[in-house]
Parts: sequence; structure tokens; C-alpha cells
Amino acid sequence: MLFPSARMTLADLQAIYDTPFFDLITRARRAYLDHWKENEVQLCTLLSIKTGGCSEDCGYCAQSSRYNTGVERESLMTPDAVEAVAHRAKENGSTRFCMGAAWKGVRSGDPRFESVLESVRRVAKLGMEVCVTLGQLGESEACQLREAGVTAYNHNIDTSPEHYPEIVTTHTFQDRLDTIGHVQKSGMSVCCGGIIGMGETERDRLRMLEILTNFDPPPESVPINCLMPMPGTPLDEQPPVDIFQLIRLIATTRIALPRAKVRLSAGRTRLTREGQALCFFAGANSIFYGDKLLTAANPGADADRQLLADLDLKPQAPFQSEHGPHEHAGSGTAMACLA
Ligand code: SAM
Ligand code: DTB
Ligand code: SF4
Repeated sequence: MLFPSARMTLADLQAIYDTPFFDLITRARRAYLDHWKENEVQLCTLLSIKTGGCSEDCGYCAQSSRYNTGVERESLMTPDAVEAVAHRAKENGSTRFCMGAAWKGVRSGDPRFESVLESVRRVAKLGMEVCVTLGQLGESEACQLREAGVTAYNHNIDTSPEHYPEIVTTHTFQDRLDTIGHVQKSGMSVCCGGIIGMGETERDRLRMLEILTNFDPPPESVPINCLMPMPGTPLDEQPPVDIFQLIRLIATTRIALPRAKVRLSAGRTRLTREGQALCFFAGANSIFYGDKLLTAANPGADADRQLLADLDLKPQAPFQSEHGPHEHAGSGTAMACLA
């Protein structure tokens, strides 16, 4: 289902962000209640299907081969192994399965890409939402992923275009936008957000959001990651993000993109339960669930089950948007993929 883009200017977003704190979170809560079934949180499991040894120099990433981070390289997991993990994730209550690969990008015809397509088909058969994050891709790769059953492609813009060259030099912000364009053309949903805590300014955070509100169609989900400083990376000494700045950004995202899932992503191990509760109040309605992200730690499933129970939050069923179920993006064939 397509909605017109919700374009906002930097000035619009700054005005929202600067609203007195309690007015801001009240407005964000109202935007959430207007668009979503009350008190549901999407549980997503992440799996690194190919770990480490990446050619890119993203300054936050433990998987870049440029830095000595202690992350062991692991080759691509087989579809059988991926399916087994997805099956367990489903049994534990996850409804979305996100597979990440430490690659600059993927190419049709490469046997490793064929193997990922098979993994996608296997996970889709389990009835879970399927998300992949494989780096850069072109139109034909996007169409193949969609046909295999991918619900959403995760490709973050990560920060503002102005701050991006301070963080990554081996590809450009425009390269990220080009991949997102190919994903949109294929009819797959876009999962796109960023990281805060990388030395950026408040303006950079809101510029990132401005760009997301200009996507057409708007992103289906927006992951907001707090930097997890990874030893050996150039950003390993960045101070933690202020909790109220995080909550303000989540609330502003909820108001600006009311139909998107707003995912409270990396960095929850450094947030208190009370801080996370305020993030949910301000409009976050999705988390990564399970004790590991790609290489870094995440609160364990037991802790999260307890947190959700204490807040009377229920796990969301798969394929929900706004008030109810929707057909997932992988069904049918986009015009752009017919050629
Ligand atoms: N290689 C692919 C790419 O760059 O899109 C997919 C994997 S990459 C690890 C996916 C996203 O994870 C990044 O865009 C970034 O937003 C997030 N991420 C990676 N390392 C992180 C860290 N140390 N702290 C917070 N978020 C991180
Ligand atoms: C996203 O925005 N966050 C996830 C997912 N998309 C792929 C990744 C977080 C990675 C955290 C660092 C790590 O595990 O190495
Ligand atoms: Fe590679 Fe992605 Fe990590 Fe950048 S973020 S180094 S592209 S795995």
C-alpha cells in the first residue's frame, strides 16, 4: 500500500523537536495512537549471515577489514543453517527475520547471491517478514530479492549528507540513495534510518530525518541506532547518547513519519528500562529481540519479555501496518521487474 511522501523541511522538524518535552512526547503518542493498534511492539531477530572482512571503511563498524576489532571473519551461512535459526526465532516469538551481510554490495549471478535468495525463500515460507541488508544493489538484484520474498530491504543513510564523509570514505551518501532508489523501484519496502552518537550535531540528526521524509514512498521502517562504540574503530571513544535527545528524536520521527515502524535498534544494552519505556511512549514500536545484534550485544529475550510484560506491551503479529494486516511487498510483480 502506497502513501504520498510526507515531505518536511529542516525548519518544520526543528520546530517539532524543540517543542517542550512533555508536549512533544504527548503529540508523538497521539500520532502513534492515530495510526497503530495500541501497545504492540514488533519483535525482529537479526542474524549475521556473513560476518567481517568488509572492504568498506564505515567508522562505526566492527566488520570493516580496515580496523582491528577482534571480530572473526565467517563465511556465508548455508540456507539450511539460516533456516534453522529463523525457525528458532519464530518459536521464540519473533515475527521479522533480518539477515545482514558484511559486503559492499551484491551482484546477480554470483553464487553467494543465489544462496542468499534461497535463504530468503526458506525464511519467507515460515510466514515471517523477511528483511535483508546486503549493501549496495542494482535494479535486477532488487527485483530478484523481491521475487524471492523479501518484505523490506534495510539500507541506512546513517547520518546527514554533510556528516557522512566524516564517517565513510569508500562510498558516498549518493551511493546509498541510489541503492534505495533501486529498492523502491522494485516494489520492496525500504527500511532506512541511521545512527546517533557519531559526533554529529542536532542539525545532522534532523537533516537525516528530513531526507527520510522526502522518500517517495516513505520508509516502511526507520531504525534508530545509538552508536555502540566498537573497539578498534575510529569511533570507539564516542560518549553515549543523551537519553532525552534520543527520546526527542524518536518522538519527532513518529510525528514526521506516523505510518513507519520506528525501531529502537542498536544500543539498548546501555539504556535503562525506564529510558526504553519513554522511547516506547514517544512512538518506538519495534525492537531487535535476542541476545545478539550482528556482532554486538543486545538485551536477552528474557529481559525483553519481562520489560514488555511490565509495560503491558504485546508482540505485534507479522505484516501489520497502521491498524491492521497488509499484503507484503513480495507479493505480485512490480512493473519495473517485468522487463
Ligand atoms: N553492509 C551492509 C550496509 O552497510 O548496509 C549491511 C550491514 S550494516 C552492519 C547495517 C547497519 O548497522 C549500518 O548501516 C548501521 O546503521 C548499523 N550499525 C553497524 N555498526 C553499528 C554500531 N557499532 N553501532 C550502531 N549501529 C551500527
Ligand atoms: C540496523 O539499523 N541496525 C541493525 C540492522 N539494521 C542490520 C544492525 C545493528 C548492528 C550493531 C552492531 C553490531 O552488531 O555489530
Ligand atoms: Fe561493511 Fe556495512 Fe560494516 Fe560498512 S556498515 S563496513 S558496508 S558491513
